[in-house]
Amino acid sequence: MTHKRRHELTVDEFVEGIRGGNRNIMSQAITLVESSRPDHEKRAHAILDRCLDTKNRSIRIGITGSPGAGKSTFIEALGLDIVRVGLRVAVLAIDPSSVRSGGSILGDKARMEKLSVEPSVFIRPTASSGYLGGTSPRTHETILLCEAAGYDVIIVETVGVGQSEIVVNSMVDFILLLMLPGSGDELQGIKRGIMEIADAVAITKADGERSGIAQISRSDFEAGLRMIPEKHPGWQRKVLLTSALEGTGIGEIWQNIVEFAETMRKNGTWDRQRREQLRLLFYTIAEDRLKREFFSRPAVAAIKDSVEQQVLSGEISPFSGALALLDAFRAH
Ligand SMILES: Nc1nc2c(ncn2[C@@H]2O[C@H](COP(=O)(O)OP(=O)(O)OP(=O)(O)O)[C@@H](O)[C@H]2O)c(=O)[nH]1
Ligand SMILES: [Mg+2]
Repeated sequence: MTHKRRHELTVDEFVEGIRGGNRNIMSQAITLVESSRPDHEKRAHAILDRCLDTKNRSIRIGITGSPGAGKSTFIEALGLDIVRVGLRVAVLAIDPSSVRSGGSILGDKARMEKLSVEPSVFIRPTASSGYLGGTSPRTHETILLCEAAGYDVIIVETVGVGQSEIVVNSMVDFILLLMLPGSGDELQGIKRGIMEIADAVAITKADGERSGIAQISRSDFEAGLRMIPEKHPGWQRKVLLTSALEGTGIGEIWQNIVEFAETMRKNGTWDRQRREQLRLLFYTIAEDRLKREFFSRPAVAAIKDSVEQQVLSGEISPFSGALALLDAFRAH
């Protein structure tokens, strides 16, 4: 049997396919974006450069919350509601197995069963390699591809573990924090950082015997939010109750997001935030690359460990050690 090589798509074919809503080509383009092979990166950027559209009207929603808070279940319910009003939805989902083991994909896709069969929905597990919570700067590039493909709403799921929500904050318009009922006690601690970047909080699983405690959590969070400076002037953050299981509160949350989009577009915050995010991504990538190049330069790699030893033994100061590395970098 002869080995048949798959025809490699040209950049033109990629761009055409993406703009035409071809999911298969979309998936291939995202794989290129996620790849760290230099030839893949080059092609990915040739494609991306032709897919940019700063005038698009998409809404990017970040959904964050602790593991098991009900993010995926909620996204499925919200996604189905959005599809029903005639909009196309892309979901960049955390794949639970890939977060845990760096392994297989499609776990969450299997979970969002009803949503994934909708023709106007695109679900893709995010490549979390090396990033806590499942969101990396590459997710931003994937968002841009989804927009070129004409998706109206892009939902990014991320686990709130302290860092990922900062990353997601740099690429979405609206952040919804999902909290389990009864977790209000933690308000004083780690949740504050996450609360600061939330545009709304939803108490999940507000059904059955949890309904009462969900009401209490709501008051706790409302009080908590009042103590935190507002994120966007002119936007009052709400705490809403939802049960994805019973389908309650989802329409209300979508309305809140739509209202946010209208308000922020009108007062200019929307565009300003998106420009700021592009600026951040630009510098983040430049710094990442420089760092990688610095430490992989043979002259630096060759002396790094011994310079570190000298620093640790007090022979030279950390300052001199760092400058020694810089000298080596510059000399070669
Ligand atoms: N009672 C009730 N259970 C829910 C609801 N939403 C989700 N669950 C359950 O909570 C569990 C976790 O739900 P997921 O949607 O997978 O949570 P997640 O936040 O995406 O979890 P990770 O992605 O693993 O961090 C599942 O067993 C769901 O069936 C809800 O509205 N009510
Ligand atoms: Mg999930």
